Amino acid sequence: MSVSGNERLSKALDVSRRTFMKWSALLGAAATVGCGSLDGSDSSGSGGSDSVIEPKEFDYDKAVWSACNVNCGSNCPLKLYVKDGVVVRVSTDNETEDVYGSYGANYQMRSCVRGRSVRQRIYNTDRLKYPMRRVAGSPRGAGQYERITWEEAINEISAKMQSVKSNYGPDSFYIQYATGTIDASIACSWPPASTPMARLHNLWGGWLNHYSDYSTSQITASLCLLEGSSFSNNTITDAVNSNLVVLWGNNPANTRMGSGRHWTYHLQKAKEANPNLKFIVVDPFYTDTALALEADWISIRPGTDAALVAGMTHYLLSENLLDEDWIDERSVGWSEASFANVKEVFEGEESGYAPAYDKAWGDTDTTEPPVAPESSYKSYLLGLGADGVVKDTAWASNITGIPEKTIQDFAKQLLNQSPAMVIQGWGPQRNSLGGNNCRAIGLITILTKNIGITGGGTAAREGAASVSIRMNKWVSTFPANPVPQTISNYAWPQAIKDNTVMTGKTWGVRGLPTPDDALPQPIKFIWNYAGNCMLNQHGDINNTMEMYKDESLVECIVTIDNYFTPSAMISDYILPDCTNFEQNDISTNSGGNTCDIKFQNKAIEPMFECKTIYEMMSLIAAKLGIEGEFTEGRTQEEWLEYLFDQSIATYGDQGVFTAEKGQDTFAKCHEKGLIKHYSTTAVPSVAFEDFVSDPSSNRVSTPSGKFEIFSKRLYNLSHQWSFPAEYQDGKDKITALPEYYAAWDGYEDPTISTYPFQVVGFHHKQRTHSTYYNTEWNREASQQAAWINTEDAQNLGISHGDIVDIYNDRGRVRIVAKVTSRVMPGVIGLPQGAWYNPGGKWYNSDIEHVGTLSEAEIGNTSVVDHGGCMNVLTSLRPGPISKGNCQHSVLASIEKVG
Ligand SMILES: Nc1nc2c(c(=O)[nH]1)N[C@H]1C(S)=C(S)[C@@H](COP(=O)(O)OP(=O)(O)OC[C@H]3O[C@@H](n4cnc5c(=O)[nH]c(N)nc54)[C@H](O)[C@@H]3O)O[C@H]1N2
Ligand SMILES: Nc1nc2c(c(=O)[nH]1)N[C@H]1C(S)=C(S)[C@@H](COP(=O)(O)OP(=O)(O)OC[C@H]3O[C@@H](n4cnc5c(=O)[nH]c(N)nc54)[C@H](O)[C@@H]3O)O[C@H]1N2
Ligand code: SF4
Ligand SMILES: [Mo]
Repeated sequence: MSVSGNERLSKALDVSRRTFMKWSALLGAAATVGCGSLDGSDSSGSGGSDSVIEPKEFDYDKAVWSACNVNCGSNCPLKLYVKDGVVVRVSTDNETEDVYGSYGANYQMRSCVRGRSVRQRIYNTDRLKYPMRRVAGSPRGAGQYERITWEEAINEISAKMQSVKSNYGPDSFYIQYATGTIDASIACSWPPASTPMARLHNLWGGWLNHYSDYSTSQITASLCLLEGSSFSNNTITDAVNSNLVVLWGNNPANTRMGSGRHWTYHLQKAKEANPNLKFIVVDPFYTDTALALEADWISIRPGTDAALVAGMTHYLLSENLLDEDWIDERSVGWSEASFANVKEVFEGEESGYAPAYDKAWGDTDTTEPPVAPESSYKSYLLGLGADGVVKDTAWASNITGIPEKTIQDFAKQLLNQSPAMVIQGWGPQRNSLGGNNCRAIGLITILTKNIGITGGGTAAREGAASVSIRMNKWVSTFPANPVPQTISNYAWPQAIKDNTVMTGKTWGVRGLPTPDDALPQPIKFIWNYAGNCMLNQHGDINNTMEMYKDESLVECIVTIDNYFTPSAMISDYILPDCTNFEQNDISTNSGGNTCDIKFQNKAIEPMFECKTIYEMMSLIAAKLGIEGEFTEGRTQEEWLEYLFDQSIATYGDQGVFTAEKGQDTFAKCHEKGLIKHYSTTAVPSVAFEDFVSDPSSNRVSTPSGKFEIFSKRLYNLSHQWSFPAEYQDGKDKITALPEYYAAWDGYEDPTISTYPFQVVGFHHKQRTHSTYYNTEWNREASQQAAWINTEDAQNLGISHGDIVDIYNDRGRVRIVAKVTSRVMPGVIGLPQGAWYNPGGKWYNSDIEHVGTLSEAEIGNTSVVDHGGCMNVLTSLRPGPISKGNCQHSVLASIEKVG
């Protein structure tokens, strides 16, 4: 290294912040509207045309293609300009053709402002520089670390692995959910089975896997029960053929900001081509998406979507507007007569996931009582079912907070403005009633006959693309994991504390001989590679901190990251990783009729003592005596070339890897870096078109082969399962119909009399979860703040810019208030992903780690978080079916403190 790491770091950051602010203001409406700046304005925060500045001339030695590999779903190409071994500028796909065409062919795959600020991540002053070990005798969670050598780190970690394996077996090793570096082939932190640690453990006896993810737990387990798939929808570009697009708990202007997955851009293009296209946003917030698309806003109380759908449907039924024969032909559970078609057990291949039980156990144990009369959805609406309540618009309005007239108009619009495309985000399902809410949103699109048609859709999330490039990833070479059982992604703290209560029937454990068997081993060793779910991103931080203090529970936590994150602060070992820009890799992305493949090129040498994950795991493998099996004698680069050659042999040149294009060898592709591929002839796909147009000759992947409004599987589960002992308070239910009930920490939970606000930790444009939070430019462009409604604020004496505490029994968060009419009354927004900072002691205002906690402060609910971290307030309680996270269900109070 010609220049020291510290010198490179200070040199690299010598850029005027103002320059960036002006420049970021130019980057298009969707990305910058409503910047979270606390200037009191609710409208656009972007600069005017007079802020246009010419880019400064700069000097560089080479420009290389890489990508932004964080988990926002976009995986944008980034071009890094390098001078004297330092990245001096970052740009994106802005030199190729940008045509778009009718369905998005051949347009530029541009990154968002976060990706363009990546130099502040690469050259962050808080980059992990060398391996570290928790200071002996200091409690876990205090955050006291000492530098060690790589040799010490590898020796000690592998010795600990040997002892844990011999004491508890391979199934006591857990690879944490972690999405800091995804889409890549080798430096891949998700899904867990694709990680380098998975390869290591597959070769060494196995490890405990988890199913589903923090993104989609409820929808994964539930929407498939209605539709046979939780993720199929018409391609987003089909919106051009719609009259109405409904973004239901879906804010792509925040959550899909770049490249092929820039949904707001696709929708803006559809609007340009089809000026009649209207948009509705159903959300507690008037989102940036609503702004960018000039949408009508239906503001809904969190967790009440199933009540809205019931009210809408009751109205359409009472007005005689539903085509009941059409519905009964394609579904079971609408009318009493349709129960003749209910099937008990699925036969054949399923495309979706079964609910959270093991398919091998079957759907019935034959002990379930027969289904009672009046169990149909129609009976439910008319009050003929068990609860005896009529679900008219007055009832729905009381629960949802939406005026009756709006409910009626919305229902009619879906019918009269068909084809209408409903696209649900994953906000509604990340809720204690999330499973039923996401099924209900699917249901309304069926009942209004918008499913299975051009310009319509299934109400799942957006269908991405009609073209793709196939390239095998490293995981395709991994041997199988010998450990068969898996737990839900959200259940790991329970598996640390007490595995003996975790059965198929209580915690949805899969892969055991019977559903009454318990998880055999507790979790004793955790790999946390590129993840912050050990603390920041999981629920109930204080409770989790308390658990970590007891070292007899989990014995070893190894965090591999680039920074001193909150999760690093509770680890036993911290290993400094190379960024994606310090190594080679391959990743792909697509949207509409365009896709790309990035041969990610190493731009700079590893900073400080950082190593790649491949090197780290190879060193551990050597200590465990399996280096040869792990590496098969290949370097990281040789694996990439091997996978390239294998893919060509399996899939052919795909019209991409041809000699004519100069793309027929790995070396040539690597040299090119960014390769794009598009189709001018592909048309958007229409999900369930065959079934909907001809239900007698086709089927969907449910047991009955029809849409299952009444799910016999859920009916069976409701009789077979029991909730964990601490959650038997009646606030969880498993219901065969997608019905509304008063779920825990929801609007009708009696706890609301103590904690009167529903707090939603939506996903913020400032960062991707917790990644990019430590970039100053982005923090300034979009400040972390608590969104509170203007009237609520007035009633509580809170002014814009005041410091407030938001608190409940689980903890207390201190943050600045953003007073705005863009959130409905009774709801507070506290965007998830800000770094937990107990007592303000761990980090300074530049998010550099500075201090430690005393033992008494660790996990203490009276220690105030100064970071604005939503998960101080969230619950560990899992969803009733998915056993996954419900982190948008939170009740809390707010008060002004300064
Ligand atoms: N910039 C950025 N982009 C990201 C991420 C990020 O952190 N930052 N995270 C990425 C990841 S991993 C994921 S999983 C996705 C997440 O994507 P989503 O889960 O869709 O994102 P959320 O912001 O949680 O929720 C979307 C919208 O739902 C609304 N909502 C919440 N509860 C309810 C409800 O009960 N009913 C209704 N109708 N609406 C509700 C929220 O207010 C929000 O506007 O985003 C991805 N993209
Ligand atoms: N309250 C609440 N909590 C939530 C959510 C919510 O909506 N509300 N959303 C949930 C969802 S959908 C998700 S997906 C999770 C996301 O949770 P995580 O998967 O934990 O995602 P991040 O918080 O971005 O953490 C990624 C970590 O990877 C590190 N990293 C980035 N690049 C690299 C790299 O190249 N190498 C290494 N070694 N490390 C790297 C980052 O520094 C960061 O510490 O959060 C969940 N938590
Ligand atoms: S954060 Fe997401 S949208 Fe932004 S550059 Fe990275 S991958 Fe693209
Ligand atoms: Mo996610």
